[in-house]
Amino acid sequence: MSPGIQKVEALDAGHFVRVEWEDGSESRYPCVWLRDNCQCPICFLPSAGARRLPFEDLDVNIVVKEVALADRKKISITWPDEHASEYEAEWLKKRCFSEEARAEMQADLFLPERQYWGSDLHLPKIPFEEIMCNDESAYKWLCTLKKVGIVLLTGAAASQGELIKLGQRIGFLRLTFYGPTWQVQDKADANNVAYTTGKLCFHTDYPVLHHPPGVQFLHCIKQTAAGGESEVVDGFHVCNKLKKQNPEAYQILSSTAVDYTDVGVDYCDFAVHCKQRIIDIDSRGQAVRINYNNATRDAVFDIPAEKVRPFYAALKEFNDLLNSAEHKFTYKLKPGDIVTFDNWRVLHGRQSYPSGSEVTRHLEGAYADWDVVLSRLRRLRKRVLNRD
Ligand code: OGA
Ligand code: NM2
Ligand code: ZN
Ligand code: ZN
Repeated sequence: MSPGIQKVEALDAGHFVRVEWEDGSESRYPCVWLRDNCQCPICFLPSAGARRLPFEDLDVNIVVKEVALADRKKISITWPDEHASEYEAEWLKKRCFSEEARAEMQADLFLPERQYWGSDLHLPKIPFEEIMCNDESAYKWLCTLKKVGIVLLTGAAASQGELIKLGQRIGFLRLTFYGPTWQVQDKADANNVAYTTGKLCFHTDYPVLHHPPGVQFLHCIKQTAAGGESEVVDGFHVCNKLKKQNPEAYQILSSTAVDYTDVGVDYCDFAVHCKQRIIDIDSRGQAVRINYNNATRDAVFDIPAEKVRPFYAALKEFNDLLNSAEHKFTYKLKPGDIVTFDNWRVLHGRQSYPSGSEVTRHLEGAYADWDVVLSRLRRLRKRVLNRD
């Protein structure tokens, strides 16, 4: 239940409205923000949940003419031009500008909670069938995917097409130049190092795209007897370690733009180029996305020659930390397994396996965007917890 309002008044010559709640706490709302967010049908289109009011029509110095408590669940404001607005208590409470209220709302929207892991990872596992037909299981899957960064779905069919179904479960998959889904197997004249039997050292997929896929799915259809083990490492955890151990290396990797290149033919012909920092950070210096694939890192390198060796030294430190026994987790996919992971956070690799005339190992892969995955998570949360 939302709290009731005890008292409402204008402050600061009408530039603020102060709301006193029934529990004695208070919230202060800037009037320009209140006018901007008038909920009346002229200013707001409820069917779209969107603002109709043009910014041109907003007086950024506006003050209230009158403010009153309509009842304990609603306040009403009259503006100098006689336009009238009403705001519900619950709506206001959610949008309180206090630091704690904003932190709570942001956590609710973006689920920033992280559980870091190393070689001690207990790989979360959920049956594929459960997440496909049960909303609670699907919600649990996506929450864990966000928090831990990796979840293994078990018991899918050992044939192509399961990822298309998984895509339909969340909404839709991300199409790239390698196709709507793609087949990881040894190929003649491979257009990507993944399509060989060679070792894949720790990487994130597709840093050559300006918006790399946020989530990756790898479905094991066939597994080789010898080799082909999977490796994963928590990139954000390793970034925290690097920042402590060698702040200068962290600074270099989080500020140097690295050129990536991918040229070839697959779904269609392509020539993709991009600049990425290997460690993308937010305003507080926290890692938010790793962009690292040594295979597609370009020989073109747009930095002054004297900065090149310090860059390599920094990358060496990061790469060594990724590969340390303390940080990496090794497992082997079985036919019917689908590993789902945060491609912005978790770096993955695979051990080499013997080549031959027969295809001994086959994974089907696909990508999804975090926007789509988090959207599905929020819809499932609303349904499962019956809230929002
Ligand atoms: C890839 C990849 C892992 C594997 O295709 O990008 O990382 O186990 N594959 O083959
Ligand atoms: N594949 C697996 O960055 C990359 O090239 C990752 C992409 C070929 C779709 C590999
Ligand atoms: Zn209005
Ligand atoms: Zn990969």
